[in-house]
Amino acid sequence: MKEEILKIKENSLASIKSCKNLKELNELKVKYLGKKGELTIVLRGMGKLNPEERPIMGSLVNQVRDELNDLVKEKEKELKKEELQKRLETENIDVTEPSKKINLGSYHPITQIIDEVTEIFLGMGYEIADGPEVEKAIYNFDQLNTPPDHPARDVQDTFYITEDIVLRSQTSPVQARVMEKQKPPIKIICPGAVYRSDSVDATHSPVFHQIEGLVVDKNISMTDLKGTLEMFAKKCLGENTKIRFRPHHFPFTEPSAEADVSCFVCGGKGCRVCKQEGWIELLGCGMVHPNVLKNCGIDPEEYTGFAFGFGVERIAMAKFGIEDMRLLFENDVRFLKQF
Ligand code: 2NL
Repeated sequence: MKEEILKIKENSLASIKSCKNLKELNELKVKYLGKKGELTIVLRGMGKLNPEERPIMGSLVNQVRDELNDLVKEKEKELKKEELQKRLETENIDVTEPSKKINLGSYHPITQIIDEVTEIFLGMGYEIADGPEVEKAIYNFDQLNTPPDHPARDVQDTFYITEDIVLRSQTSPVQARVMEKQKPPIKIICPGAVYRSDSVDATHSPVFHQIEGLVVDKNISMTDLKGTLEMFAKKCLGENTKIRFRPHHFPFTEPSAEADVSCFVCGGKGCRVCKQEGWIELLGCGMVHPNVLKNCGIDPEEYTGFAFGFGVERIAMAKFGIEDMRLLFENDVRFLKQF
């Protein structure tokens, strides 16, 4: 029996020492020390021994079992440490590795211009207002001093839903609605889509975008209009930009003007973008017509105001050097991703 125990001791110590991982170690633990393990079976056979031998063999088995237990514990610690080390080495993250390329989209050029202009006016204390694109003719025309016989109201020019409902042909009806609801001071800009019955070509589209601005308060004069638009032009097109005003006519402003800016491509010398003029037409503007104020419930004796409006597509085309407006609506990603 003694030989048997020593053999088990020799085999088990050797295999535990050379064992490679925790799973194997667990199996060996069961094989030698478990309920049906080799040492347990030897212990069960003690009954056959004579009484003098029994304590001697018993203490030998216990001694071997203690030794095995100690070794298993030690080996367990060693293997756990080894496995942790292995994981740390294989699962490490290289934070310096360049990331996979992310295919980010970009804002549409029209949206970019609207955002940029909006940001400039927000900085000057304006609020953004919006309203319906399907609009009452009253707001689109009548309140804006544009009577029923005005040529802009012809079915050739405006999309009619019914006799008194149209697709708005400008964003001014938004401003008329604000004036009706809100007492001055009013300082707003209204960006959005507008509709006119035009055939599609390189410079026309039946749907385009406009940004209009409106200021109504006591003592607002033409100097406020000119100063505001000059500041806007410099912020939008560069500090060296010059602005000039030419007399014009709009039904909703009096006096009215169109404003040109010195060409931001050539600086005024003449180039392809300004068609050798040195100037680019930027917007229409004027002092709000007293009839418009009256129609919207504001007393023109107490308040005055200025307003302006421009087409976003025209600015985008000039700024990005786009020669055909259709490109802005076809939305071919290969075109759009250049901006
Ligand atoms: C242009 C010219 C303009 C306005 C828009 C306006 C609005 C109200 C009252 C008075 Cl509520 N005026 N808007 C004024 C002058 C010009 O737009 O060429 N747009 C594309």
